[in-house]
Amino acid sequence: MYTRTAIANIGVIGLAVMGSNLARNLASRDGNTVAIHNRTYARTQQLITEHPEAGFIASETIDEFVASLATPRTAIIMVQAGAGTDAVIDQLLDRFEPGDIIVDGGNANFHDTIAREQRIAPTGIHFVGTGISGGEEGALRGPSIMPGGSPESYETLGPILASIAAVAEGEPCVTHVGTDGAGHFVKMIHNGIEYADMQLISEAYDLLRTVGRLQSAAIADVFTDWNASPLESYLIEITAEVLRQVDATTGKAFVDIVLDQAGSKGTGVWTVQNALDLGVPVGSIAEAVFARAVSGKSTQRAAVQRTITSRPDVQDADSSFADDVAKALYASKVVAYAQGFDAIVAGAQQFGWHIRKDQIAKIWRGGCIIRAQFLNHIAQAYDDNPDITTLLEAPYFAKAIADGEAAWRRIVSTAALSGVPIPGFSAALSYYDSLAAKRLPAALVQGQRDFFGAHTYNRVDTPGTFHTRWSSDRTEIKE
Ligand code: NBP
Repeated sequence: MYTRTAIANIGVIGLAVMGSNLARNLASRDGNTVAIHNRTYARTQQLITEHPEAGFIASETIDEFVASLATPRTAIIMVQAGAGTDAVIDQLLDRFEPGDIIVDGGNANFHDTIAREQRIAPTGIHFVGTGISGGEEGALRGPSIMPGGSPESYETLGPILASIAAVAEGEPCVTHVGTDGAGHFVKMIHNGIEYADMQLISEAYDLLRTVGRLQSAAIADVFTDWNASPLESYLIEITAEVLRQVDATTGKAFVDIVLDQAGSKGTGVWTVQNALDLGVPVGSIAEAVFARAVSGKSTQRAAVQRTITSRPDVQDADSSFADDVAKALYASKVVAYAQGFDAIVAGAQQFGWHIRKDQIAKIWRGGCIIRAQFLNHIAQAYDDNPDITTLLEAPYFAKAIADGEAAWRRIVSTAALSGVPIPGFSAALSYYDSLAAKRLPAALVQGQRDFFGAHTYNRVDTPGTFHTRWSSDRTEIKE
């Protein structure tokens, strides 16, 4: 038996980059006493040596760690997602009691979170899958936090998380997203939107570089200007910084010495896979994921380039070109966010979560990678009317699209004529046009499906389901 005084109101297990920063953040806030533990004790020792000011209660063993937690015991797991998380959960399940709270703050797949919650619920111990966004810096200074789990566990956990979350316009960037896997689901969608936002910004850069014929430093200035416009966001801000960076070795712009192949860790793929399962068109996010995949197809890129004898002439840019790009970027961004929120709505419906869309927009205003003033307009749109079927019908966004539409079309056509790949801009515009079109060619697809597979169709003029006898007399029958 361990005779430690149980005084810590919160514990952190897993003290690599994320866990150590989160533990320091927790310890820096009034009212928190933080217990820490890591599988390899050397990491724990290093943290207490480097940060004596934190007053950590350090434990070499899991038993000591659990003994140092006040009830209800609350522990945040920040270890490698997957097997590592399960190993730690099992250790805690052996030692925790009903009412105690296990928080998984790693990047878990929300399906795993749902399964874990179902497995753990009969024990009476709460399991709270929690999305934490903002990377290392966010973990230390204030992330955006997306907890799932039971409302009961949030009564204990909420104030602790609120104490370390980023603050946007006076409000902590944390809310109880919904039960079981809701937090990790919303974190996944956040990352999908992040992919789309980054891709759209990169396409804007490519247009300014290729058609606008601007050098990186000049493009950085354009982005800095944009950061004082409705495009203001953390991603626009850091884009200017990356573009202004000069490579010390060659003296060239940093962006020009980086290999043009983008990596990924998988949450974008998860977003698209789940959106496909949910039947939600998230083309802007999917194109962003595919764009990274295409960039890595170096063999295919080289093969196609060998077949090419000439490329299209790059169109001339007039003085309003950068403004046009800004408008196209904004309109495309609205579409990407609309699609992301559509996925949240569909996920909530499928998995039985009550998710407040306005609250999600609000907790993304600070701490996370997509943080931006722009999210205030999304929060407002859902606050004004939670039942809008798409953000694109909210008056603010409908006007923004109308104002930028002509420029958006000019940019997409200029890019096509110039041979500049803009999968994000053009997918967003096509999505918008699909919603806007009075009549879609889906009617013809229905005809084809009925022809080869007797899949039937509905008529515009008569209720019911119909089939045409294509292989015989081609008369129509009502099913
Ligand atoms: P890592 O994902 O690199 O994991 C390292 C930690 O996991 C170490 O503490 C390690 O202990 C522990 N661990 C492993 Br590996 N297997 C274990 C096991 N079987 N039992 C106990 N502990 C085990 O750490 P990280 O980069 O700090 O990330 C932590 C979590 O946060 C991950 O889920 C990650 O996906 C997520 N993350 C989020 C963001 C974000 O922006 N939200 C950014 C980065 C990471 P050891 O020291 O003994 O090896």
